Formats: sequence, structure tokens, C-alpha cells
Amino acid sequence: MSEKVLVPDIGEFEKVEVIELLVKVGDQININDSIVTIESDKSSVEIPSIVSGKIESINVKIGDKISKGDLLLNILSSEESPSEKIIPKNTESIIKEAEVVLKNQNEKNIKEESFKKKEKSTITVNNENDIDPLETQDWLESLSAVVEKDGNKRAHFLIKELINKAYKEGANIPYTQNTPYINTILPEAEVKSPGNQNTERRIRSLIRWNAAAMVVRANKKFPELGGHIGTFASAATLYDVGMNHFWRAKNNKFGGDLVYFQGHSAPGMYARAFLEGRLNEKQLDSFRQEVKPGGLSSYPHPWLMPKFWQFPTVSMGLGPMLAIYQARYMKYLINRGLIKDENRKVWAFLGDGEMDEPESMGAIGLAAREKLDNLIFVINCNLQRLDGPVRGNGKIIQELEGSFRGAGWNVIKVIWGSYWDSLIANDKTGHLVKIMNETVDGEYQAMKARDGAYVREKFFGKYPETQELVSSLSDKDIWRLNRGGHDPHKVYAAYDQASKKQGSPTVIIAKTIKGYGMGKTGESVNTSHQTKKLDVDDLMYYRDRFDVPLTDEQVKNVQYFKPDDKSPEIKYIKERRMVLGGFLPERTTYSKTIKAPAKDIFNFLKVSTGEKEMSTTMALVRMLTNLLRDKNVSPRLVPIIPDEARTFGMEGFFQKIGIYAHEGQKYEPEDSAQLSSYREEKSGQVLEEGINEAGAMSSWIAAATSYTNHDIEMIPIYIFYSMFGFQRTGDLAWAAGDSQARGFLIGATAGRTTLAGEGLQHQDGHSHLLASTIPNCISYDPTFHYEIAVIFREGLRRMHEKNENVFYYITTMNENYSHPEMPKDKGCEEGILKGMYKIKEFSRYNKTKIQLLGSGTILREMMAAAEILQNEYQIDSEVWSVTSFNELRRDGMEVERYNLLNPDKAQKVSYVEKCLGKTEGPIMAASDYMRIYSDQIRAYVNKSFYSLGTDGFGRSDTRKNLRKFFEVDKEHLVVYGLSVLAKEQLIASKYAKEAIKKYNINGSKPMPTKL
Ligand SMILES: Cc1ncc(C[n+]2csc(CCOP(=O)(O)OP(=O)(O)O)c2C)c(N)n1
Ligand SMILES: [Mg+2]
Repeated sequence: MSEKVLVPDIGEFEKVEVIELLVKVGDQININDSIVTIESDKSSVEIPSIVSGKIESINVKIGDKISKGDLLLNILSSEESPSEKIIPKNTESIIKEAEVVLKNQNEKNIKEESFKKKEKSTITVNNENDIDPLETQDWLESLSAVVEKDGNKRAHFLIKELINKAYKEGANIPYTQNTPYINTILPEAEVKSPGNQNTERRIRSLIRWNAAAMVVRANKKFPELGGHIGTFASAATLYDVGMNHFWRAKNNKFGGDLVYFQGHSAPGMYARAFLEGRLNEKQLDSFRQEVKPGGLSSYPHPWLMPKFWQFPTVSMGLGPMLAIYQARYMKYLINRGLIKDENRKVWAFLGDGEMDEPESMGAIGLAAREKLDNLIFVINCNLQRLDGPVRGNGKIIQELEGSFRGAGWNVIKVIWGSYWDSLIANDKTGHLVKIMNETVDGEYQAMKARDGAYVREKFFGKYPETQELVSSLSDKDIWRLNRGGHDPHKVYAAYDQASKKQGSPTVIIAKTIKGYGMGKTGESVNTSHQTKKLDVDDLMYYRDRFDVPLTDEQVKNVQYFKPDDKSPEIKYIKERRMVLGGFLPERTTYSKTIKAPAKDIFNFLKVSTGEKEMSTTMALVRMLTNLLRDKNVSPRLVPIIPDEARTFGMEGFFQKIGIYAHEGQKYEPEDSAQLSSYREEKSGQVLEEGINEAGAMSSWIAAATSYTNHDIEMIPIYIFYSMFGFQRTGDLAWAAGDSQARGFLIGATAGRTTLAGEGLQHQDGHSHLLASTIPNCISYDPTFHYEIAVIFREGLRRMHEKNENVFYYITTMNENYSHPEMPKDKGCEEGILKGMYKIKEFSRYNKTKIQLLGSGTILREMMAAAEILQNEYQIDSEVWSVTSFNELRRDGMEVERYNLLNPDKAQKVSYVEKCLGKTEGPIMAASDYMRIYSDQIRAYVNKSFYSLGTDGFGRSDTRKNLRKFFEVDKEHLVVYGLSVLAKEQLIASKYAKEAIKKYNINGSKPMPTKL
């Protein structure tokens, strides 16, 4: 039956131009195949077919202006009517998603069998406000009976019902997200470790010793090197249990768990790798001496140890955020069918002090919302940060519990070690838990800096009941009462539960002692963090504390200790890692490269747009739309947008490739009838991050390092307001460089005067300078569509086909203008990539000449100025399009360095010098960025050089007024050009003076930086 395909609802647009016909008469097409591309002045979208069949006739041609309801095609359809086809499709997917969610829920319910306590125990928390303790006792006993008979779940249900009832009756329900200050997992519920505890303890002791020794040795040699002992000392058990039992490495059968190690616990990881035989003594001795190849980096830096470290974490707060988005990205890859679901986990180790960084907790809501049960945070609560206690007057563990529980995480507190179990069980009056709740972290820290007698007096001595509780314990016994994070049994049980948790992320909040085992110099004292030297007595104490088999002499020499390869310890450590698939950390990559698309896919960007005006942002979006037709590239694109898709004309992507939503779309979007409807889908491709640049950047990093962490090369393209890029999330960009990220960052609506109305906080005149600080970030400020095409394709080729560890920053603008044909000159493409090429020459008069360099949209002002200079002042010029002052500077710097270091060899010539060295006249450069941007090449040309730019705070106004204000409009450029020539004594100064008058320029106006 013959079907008419009409123009669908295209939102607010009317009379939109057809720019591409993607089908021809006779083609057999499928439902959802694109048939035409239409383009408004803001964006371009493809219209998909709503039926399958053979095309009978096409009723539009390129250039036609179409509106909703216009006839596009007639199709001989082989199917049922389109309306029947489309509506059920959405409904069907909603039902499917709901079914999957339900199924998971049921499975979870079955797995979460309720745990029953073996033995009845009563924890009655003493409360002076209790007006009827007997009644309270009754209630509590009833509750115990329910737990006993029907399990925890039933008890939880009844409590919830009681609370609801009280609320309905008008009671003021106390809000609490906290549980008592005891372990979440009761001793009876602990899953026991299958490991050999004695061997594991010995291994842990050796790792502790070697980690401390490497720091001490490095600082003996060079006291300036630094390093940390106290952090790993507090976290050794947390790491060891994971390494021995939980973290599975990547190998040819499994993708591997991803572990974010706390940055300054690095010595512990090296010390373990030493026992595993992956590092030798010489390497340990080059800790923090990285200049000579083979040195061990201070912290986890993949750039410096590319086969070892996976994630840079030491800039605090980045680790937690990156880990959350890593876990989310892993689910994204699974839901898009790009990797298998192998129950891989992301583990992140964090400091309690680190949790104060806003980034640390900034994305915990997302983790819960997206049910990231592949994510486990371990927060090492040693109660101290660098200067002193994290919460001297409060309790960091309780605070974190509240925040994470409130956000929807599964919280496991590991506060007390096994030695406390019987005391807690015997705490019939509840006074012990009461003291635990009342004691603040400052006191807990002070206790561990003293001794057992002090703890007896200050802690247990508080109430007669607790004094009595420990009356049979010696001070030594009291001192031995350990903290949960140092107890391998407690840690194992927590990890086991966290690994099995479904439906939510887990945070393990473990209490430890900073500088554990370091004695008076370093244990639980405020200076623990920076202790990097241990004297002989401390070292002896440390050896004895952990029974390290070294003689006094060996201790004095701070010798490393590694048992024989055949020893039970070494055999055990290797065997455990073999069982878990290999060593960790380790950075490898087995991803296949992506073939760069054929050059002709970008050809449409190399022809003139004629009368048609468009912005470079639009040109980029058109290019991406085209790339989605390339079968190699399309599935690998990861468009990432922080709530600005409409700003950049990218809303067409919503319908075309869908927005990733882990539960699909549970509602029918308000605009469902429109072509660019807000379509969310479980396998959606776009990462729409909301107003969240840090999150978007973290997603980008996850995708940009996918080639190593998931062995699949992806092409992330993160598009943002350029002002909210490097300036806002610069530290993440730096970490991206360290991570060897590969992908595109697009700073859209760029340029201080090009983004007109938005004002001071929006107008970017410096992002390129920030980009230039990152050594492997390649940045461009293109003007024309063909420049973007050439740069982008080269980026694809270098990063994703040739696997160079660089990433691209490209600015695009929102100014509409027509784009010329790409110059035929053979060197043009090379020039675009190297940073400059000659775009136009004015040579009518052969008298006076000037070299004019322009970048971004200001190139067009420069071209207009060149025309005026010729027509009105008989000045010839050569106009250069500078696509990257940053790249030109890098080349200039390198050449200059070579020449200075090789004075006797043939001197090289920088690319800038090659372009400009033999030209005539002084050079004047301008961009929409600060002068320092173009100034960067000043040193590499042997000619007079003048630079203009947009130094100062932006402000809202029209583009024209802004350019006038910052003196980069064509009129100012003419004036400056004439003045430059006068200063160089090539023309008389009267011309400049006249022009100043003619263009109404006030020479005594203050510098824009002062306004
Ligand atoms: C963003 C940032 N700010 C400051 C530092 C310097 N610094 C390194 S460790 C540290 C204290 C860490 O305390 P905590 O997070 O509690 O870790 P712990 O060593 O106690 O396990 C500080 C301030 C840093 N690495 N990153
Ligand atoms: Mg700490």
C-alpha cells in the first residue's frame, strides 16, 4: 500500500531548508532510516522514515523550505499502517524495561534472605529521658521476638509501619540517618575469610615494612623527596584483604575490577609489587626519583608509569568522582551492548579527610539513583588528615553514614575489631554503646596516641557499668582492643557483603589508626601524615610490632625484606593473585583501533556555503551527524552534554541516537510527537549529564580511557560552554592528560566577543591558554567549516586509528557567517594542522605591506580590515588564518631549544618562521582571546610583532559593541594596522590619525582590563 511520509512536528521551526536528500526513488528503506536532512539557522536534523518500503517518489529537493505536514515522499509500504507501528514500539519498550526492573527486584529479594541472630541479646541504650523504662523494655523485647521469629525484614517492616502511623497521628518523627556507633554486620552474620590468616599477617607485615623502608631510604638519600608512611600503615589491611581475596585482574577471560588506590598510599602498592616480583630493590630505591627512567612515581600517575597505574587519584576529590562515573560508564557500555556484563566492580579507596572535598560527595546521588551496584567506596577513617583530626569535635564515621545513607547507598560501618565482640555482647545495660556514641573523634584519636591505662580511665571509666565490663582485662588487653579496619575478619566480611550487594552502591566506612604501628613518632599523633623519617628506635619498634624477621643491623640499615621465592609467603601471595586472574594494578590495552572515516565524509564541509550562513558550532554538529553514518565510527561516538544540547543545536541527537537512561523511559515525553523529542533509552548513546560539568568531564575521562579500562576504543565528544570548561574543571582536564585520555573536548560558544549577550561570567577569552598548559592537549581555534573538518579528521586518525595519547580541544562559536570553499593550495591542510596558512593575499599596489594574522571569528574582522586597508589606504597584505597559536608556539619552542642545544649543527627553522620569515612588512595578530594567546609566537619570528586581543572582563552587549570595546573590530584593526606601519616608518602617521578620527576612536580610553 502506498504511504505518504509527511514532515513531522519539528518544534518551533517553520520553513526549514532541506540540505540533503539521503535516499532516491527506488531505494528500499527501513523504518527509522533517515530520508532527508533539514537545517534551521540553529541546528540540523535528519527526518527518519516512519515506514519501511520502496520509495515511489520524492516530493522535495535540496534548498526547499519545508514545514510540518508537507509531503516528503511516497513509499510503497509492505507493512501495517505507521501509526500502529510507532506507538506500540514505545509502549513495548516501556513494558520491557519495567519487566527487567521487576525481575531484578525479585531476584534481589530472593537472594537477600533474612538473617537470624543465633543468640538473643539486648542492647538497651540508657536514656535519662525515659519516663517508663519497663514499658520501653516491653517494646524492645517484642521487637527482639519478631527478629527471632520472622527475621530482620519483618522487624524493619513493622518499624516502618509504626513510624508511618505515628506520623499520621501527628507525632514529630525524629529524623535520623544514623545507626549506633557499632559495626553494621553483626559477628554472627560475618562471612569468614577462607584465607590462611597467619600467612596473610606475615605478608602484610612485610609489605608494611618495605613500604616504610622505601620512604625512609629515599629520604635518607635526599631529604627533599618526601613520601608518606602513616597513610598506608593505616590502610594495609584494607588493601591486603582486597588483594588476597576480592580484586580480579584483567585477563583474556575477564575484564577486571577497577581499583582507585588512594594516591599517597602508593608506597604500599609498590611494596606489594616487590614481594610479587614485579619490582626490584633498585626500583624501590628510586621511589620519587623519576627523572632517570625506571623511577617509581610519587603517586599513581599513568603518564609516568603507563604499564602500572590506571588512575590518577592524588588530587583529592577527583578519585571518588571519577570512580562513580567510571562505574556508571561501565553500565553504559553494558547497556549499549558494547561489553559483556561480567559483574565487574569499581573500588575506590578514599581518605576521611578527602571526603571534605566537594567533588568527593558531589556525585553520590547519581550513584544511588542509577543503582550502581558495581561500585564500592572504601573510606579509610583514620580520623586524621594532614594537620590534625578530621572531626575532632564530632564523628566523621557517623557524618558519612548519614550522608551516604541519605543519598541511598548501602552503608557498612566497620568500626570495631573482633576483640570487641564479646565486650559488646556483654554490654547488657547498653552503657558501652552509649560511650561509643558519646565519645568524639578527638578523644578516640588521643586514646590511640596513649596506652591501655589511659583508655581504661578515659573511656571505660566513664560509667561504673563499663568499668566493671573491663575489670578482668589487663591494660595490655585493653590496648589490644582493635579497630575494625585493622581486623582482616571484619574487613573480609564487609567486602564480601559489598561485593554481593545488588541494586545500590556500597560504602564501607572503616575505622583505623593513622600511622598504625609507628609508635610514639607516628601513631595517631597530629603529625602522623608527614612523618617520613623514622629513627632507629622507631624502626626497631616497627619491626617488633609486626614481627619482621630482620636483625638489628639490618634494621639500622633499613634493609628491605623479601623471603625466598619458595617461601610460603611468596608462594601464597602469587598464588592468590593467580587465582584472581593476575596482578594489580596493571595497565594494559587490547582494544582494536577505529578506522578513521574516508576523507570524503567531510567533503560537504569543504565547499562554500554560498549565501548560507552558519556558525562553527553548527558545522561541527553537521559533521557529527554525518559521522553517525559511518559504520566504524558511529557506535563508538559518545556525545556528552551538560544540559546544553539545545544551546548548541544538538537536540536532533535525542531522537536519533537516544539519551542514555539506565531504566529506559518510564514516561511519555511531553514532546513525544516532535522530531527532536526527549527520548531516553536504556541503550541510548548520548550522555546528557545535566548541569554538571565535573560529572560530564568525569564521564568523558571514563570514555576517553575506555581503550585501556574496558579494551574498547571509544570516541568521546564532550561539548560545553567554553567558559565552563578548563576554568571550571581544569584539575580533571589535567588528570585526563595523566590518564592518557583520547577524545574531543569542544568549547562551544567560545570567544570573549563572539558570545555576545551573556556577559562577564560566560565570555571566554582564555580557555586556549588553559588548554595549552596540558602537554598532551592539542587545541585549535578554527574559523571555517573546512578547518574543523580537517582538524577533526586528523584527531580521529591520530587518537583512534594511530592510538596517540593526545586529546583535542576545539573551540566553536555561535556567530553565523558564510564559509568559503577550502583553498585548493596543497599546503592548506598541513597549515591548518600545524597552526597557520595563508588564506588571502592583497597585492594590488606593491608599495607597503603588512602581515595580518587572525584566529577564530576575529580572522573575519582581520580579512575585512585587510580589504579596507587595500581599498582606502593602498596597503597590501597577506592574511593568515591561525588555527592554533598554541601549536605554533610548541613547534617554535622545540625548534629554538634544538638550535640552542646544537649550535654546531644545521639550524632548524620553526614553522612560523617558514611561513612569515620571508614575507614583507610587520606582523599584526588578533584573536578573540587575551593578547598573550597570539603573543606566544612573538619569540619565534624575526620581525616586528604586534598582538591584539580581548584582555579584561567580558560584559554583555552586542557583538559589534563588544569588538569595538575590546578593539578587535575591523575598524580598530585598520587603525592599529596603520599605526603599526607608521611606527615601523613605512607610512606617515597622519593616516592612522585620520582613521582614528574617522572611526570615532578615543585614544585616551583606559585599557579594557581596567574597566
Ligand atoms: C586537592 C588536594 N588538596 C590537598 C592535597 C594535599 N594532601 C595530601 S594528603 C592530605 C591529607 C589526607 O588526609 P586523608 O584524606 O584523611 O587521608 P589519610 O592520609 O588520612 O588516609 C592532603 C591535605 C592533595 N593531595 N589534593
Ligand atoms: Mg585520614
